[in-house]
Amino acid sequence: MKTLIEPFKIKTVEEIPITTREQREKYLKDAFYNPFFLRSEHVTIDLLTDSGTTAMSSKQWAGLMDGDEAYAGSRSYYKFENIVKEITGFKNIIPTHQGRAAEKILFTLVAKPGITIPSNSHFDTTRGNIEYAGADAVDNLVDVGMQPEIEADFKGNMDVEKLRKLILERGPQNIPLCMLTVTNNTAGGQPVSMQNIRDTKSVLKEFGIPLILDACRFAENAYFIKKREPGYQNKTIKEIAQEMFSYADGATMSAKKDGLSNTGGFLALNNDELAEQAKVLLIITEGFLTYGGMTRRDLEALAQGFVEVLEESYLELRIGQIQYLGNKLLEAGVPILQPTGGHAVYLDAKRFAPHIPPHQFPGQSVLCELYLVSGVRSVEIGSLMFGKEDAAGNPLAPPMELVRMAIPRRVYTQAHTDYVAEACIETYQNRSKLRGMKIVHEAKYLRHFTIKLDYVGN
Ligand code: P70
Repeated sequence: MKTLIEPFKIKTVEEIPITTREQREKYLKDAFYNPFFLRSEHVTIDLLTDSGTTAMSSKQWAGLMDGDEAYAGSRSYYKFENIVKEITGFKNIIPTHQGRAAEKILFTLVAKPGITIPSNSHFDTTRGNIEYAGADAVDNLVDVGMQPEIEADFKGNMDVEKLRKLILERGPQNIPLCMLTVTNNTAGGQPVSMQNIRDTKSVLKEFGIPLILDACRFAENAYFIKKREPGYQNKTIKEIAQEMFSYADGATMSAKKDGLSNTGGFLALNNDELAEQAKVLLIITEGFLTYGGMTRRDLEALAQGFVEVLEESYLELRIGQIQYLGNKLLEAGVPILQPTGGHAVYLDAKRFAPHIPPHQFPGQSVLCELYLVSGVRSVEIGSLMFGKEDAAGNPLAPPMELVRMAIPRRVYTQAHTDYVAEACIETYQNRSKLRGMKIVHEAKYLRHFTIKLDYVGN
């Protein structure tokens, strides 16, 4: 196989900080062992998130200069709306400053106590918005999606039988809509197949429940469909994306991912009545209909980003880079979630640190050591992010304990990737020394963002 080369060259560079282990020990302690509290000037390779961390192209930067900053009716808005409509086919496009703002508007309208919102897997802010409104957010992931060591093509899929059972149990009248996250972030950036989107839609149709895609990473999902699902090899990414959206009644999108930009999002709805209500909320909370909390130049960057993200050479490098990192780790025996997904490599903390029980946050302990070893910042997706307690106060763990190393788009080179692999391998070699962690302070919702921790025994 030929070396996969970046289908771009670098025009602007940004220095990255190099620190010593001793410094990092202090920084991490000062940050209460929470990567969200680390200053980025103390982070060498930042894999906290692929959200809003994209390197923009020269055409996007040029677009910023060309932005039409009119409050109403901006030319930049119509450019944005055109491309979003072209890809998604949805009737009403409601711009928001990021994904969770779209979720907040949607769930303010449809969620309240007694309501259930199913998904394949909800991501943290989606779950947070649903629960904050008093409704129940229920995941219906296929079983194979919860087994990190098993290789399968579409581990992000909805378990449609679980979904049907849930609808019958809760009653379709209590389910105003169903979400489907593409790719499935919580399950490891794993794709959802076209067949699964169709099957999900067909169950929902029986009960008259609309399907809303959480479409942050729709292009990465489309790429996996092209590579793995029979019948799609000769279709373009755009055609596949269009088909994905054609089965849905709307979408929420954080365009900070597959919009290839640093901010932005939208709520898209075919239902005019719901869209009317959403537009009122948009004006109250975000901004006017033709900017929704973004500067108009952001809309220019997004309009161009949506063109570039559909280019196959870009996606080949993107998915290839993640696979390259995953393969290096597998060769060294480091346990990861397999196969690698669309935007990140996930360390499997259950196998990495089996001596640490879920309620002592094995993933967080692994990510702290990874930072200490290398200055690489990652994020926990496990008991810290999604752990709950039962009525008696016993900890309830999610199915997997993962450490996500999300790769920003077009930002890091192959040498950076090699450095990350070496850091993970060194961390794995130190694994017997890893210690469990305890919570010192936590918030009621989305606690992982602001949590304070320490090691057990300190
Ligand atoms: C991430 C960020 C955001 C997101 C998402 C899905 C499938 C909606 C949203 C909300 C959040 C994050 C997590 C850990 C560290 C930093 C940031 N995901 N749906 O990295 O979108 O952020 O624009 O409000 O993945 O996965 P937004």
